[in-house]
Amino acid sequence: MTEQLALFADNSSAPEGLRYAADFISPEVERELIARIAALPLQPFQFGQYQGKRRVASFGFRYDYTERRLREADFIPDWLGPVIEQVETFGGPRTEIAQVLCTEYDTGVGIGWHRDRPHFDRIFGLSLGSPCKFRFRHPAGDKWERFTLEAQPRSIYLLSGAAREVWEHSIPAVEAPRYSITLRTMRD
Ligand SMILES: O=C(O)CCC(=O)C(=O)O
Repeated sequence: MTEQLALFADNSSAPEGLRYAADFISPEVERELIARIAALPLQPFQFGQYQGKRRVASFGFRYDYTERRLREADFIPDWLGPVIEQVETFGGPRTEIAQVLCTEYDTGVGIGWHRDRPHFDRIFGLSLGSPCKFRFRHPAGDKWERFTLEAQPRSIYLLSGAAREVWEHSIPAVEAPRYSITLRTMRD
């Protein structure tokens, strides 16, 4: 695993609280995780009356956008155990993953600008299958300050501090199928 904070293209504007590490998992583990996700009963992301094009499965908890509250979801499956353990080690002491979201982005699909729901605390993201441009922005006067992380397959990012609370993030349409595993701790 290569921790790459120092290797961001423009490190001066990297959001505070963003960590990134390439080669977090091996190509074999990546293949297994993709096969597991592809075999899940993935559903189009539901945002109230709207449907996103990405397909998802939530474990532990899920945020219900119609009822505007957090609901319990299916138990986190055993096959996610090793990756959760590895992510908790990456996160350091007192990192307890309580929610996992598996997402499939087909070619041409992305995710719009957002910050994650306030019920969650730190956000870890494992990228699988193909690279993406993981974009950040926040208002700075009458402009946006922007930063783009080139998230490579098998890499992990962590959003904490300002990267999670202040900056929004989005992913433009991907050029080849991408999968992600988002792992979240809960706010106290
Ligand atoms: O796919 C990713 O890495 C990001 C997912 C995300 O931002 C979300 O589901 O809120």
